[in-house]
Amino acid sequence: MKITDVKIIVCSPGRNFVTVKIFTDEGLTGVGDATLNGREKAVVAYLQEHLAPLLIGRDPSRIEDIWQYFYKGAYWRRGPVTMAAIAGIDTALWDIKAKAANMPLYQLLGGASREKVLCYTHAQGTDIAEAVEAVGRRIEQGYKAIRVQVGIPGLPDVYGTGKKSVTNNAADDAFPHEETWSTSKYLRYVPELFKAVREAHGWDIELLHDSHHRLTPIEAARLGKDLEFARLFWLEDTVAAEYQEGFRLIRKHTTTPLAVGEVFNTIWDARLLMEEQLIDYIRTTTVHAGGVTAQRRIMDFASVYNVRTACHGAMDMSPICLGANLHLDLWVPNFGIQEYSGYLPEILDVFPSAWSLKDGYLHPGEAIGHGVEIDEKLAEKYPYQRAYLPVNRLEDGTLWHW
Ligand code: KDG
Ligand code: MG
Repeated sequence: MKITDVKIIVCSPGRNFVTVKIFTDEGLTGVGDATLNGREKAVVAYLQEHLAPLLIGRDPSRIEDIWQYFYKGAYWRRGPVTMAAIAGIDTALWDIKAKAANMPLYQLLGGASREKVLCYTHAQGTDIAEAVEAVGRRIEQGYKAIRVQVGIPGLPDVYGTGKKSVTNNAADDAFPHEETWSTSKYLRYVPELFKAVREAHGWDIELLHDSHHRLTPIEAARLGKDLEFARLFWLEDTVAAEYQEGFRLIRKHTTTPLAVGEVFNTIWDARLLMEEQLIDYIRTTTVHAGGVTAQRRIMDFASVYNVRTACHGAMDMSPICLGANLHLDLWVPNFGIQEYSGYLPEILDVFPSAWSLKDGYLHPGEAIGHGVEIDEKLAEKYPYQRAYLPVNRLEDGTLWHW
């Protein structure tokens, strides 16, 4: 089999997505997600100018060699743009390989280790009462694990709680929305949130929380300690991803389980954290960590250190990324949980998917390949919109981690 064409499809059915579609001389095609929220066009240029032309005529079954060719062959390694571009190609190639084998992808990976994939979804409120109510609605929908975020009194909008989490604005002069942050206000309020959620909804539901990189190690240690009473499933992204040694300090002070890694893009980003067992869950995901090939390697490495998997699965990764993750999730022995924040109906129309959700569990489905396609005609109706994630400033104006 030979690769005959590579298409890079950009569409915005409510959010921007970058999709790689690979065509072969035997009529099989494969698709992969290459979306990098807020920097989509950088990945498109990398793919179009540098990678796609080098794929024509290659044997699509040589996935490992193609991965190494783009990773080592560029000399310039790692980074979110490079790795999202490689991921788009790699995921499309695994899709083709599984279709050629006439199998769902999880069968090629080693077969199912479980019947279904536990997921967690999001609940949030501008205040505690609203957040408690939102958790109740999610429990009624059948979810078994819920990430809870709340607005903080005195701060106008906070990560994960308002409507402005993305500036989706086509105007050329659109700037990212700016939020205001105070760590001391946040640290005082969050334990109150989890006290109220436990009081209202009891102990049978798994609860998670995301600090979104905003704390210092000693602040994270304090929060972990203050939340021990609530028995969280995890506390996520406490400190900025660069501060890996900081996890040593956090770990010494708290038994609250720790998760990190949604912004990591290679196995080397996670090495120290895993080898020293400083975390409990690794959050890398196929699209940002270099595709199925690289994500599988990270998952295997994690298993050596009792670290469990927890693929990032917010809405800014396309249903193709979720589909690919779910095949890995069904196979991986050290599975932890899969994030699922749901999709707008327009997104699901553009990306017809074999995966399904029932009673808080996901399943990749039995379609051959990874089971997600793109409706190219429909995608054309949703052109790219320049859009950014917000930025974050302290109350005195200092730019802070988002
Ligand atoms: O693009 C950034 C989002 O995917 C991220 O902010 C979502 O933190 C997130 C999560 O845990 O899903
Ligand atoms: Mg997160």
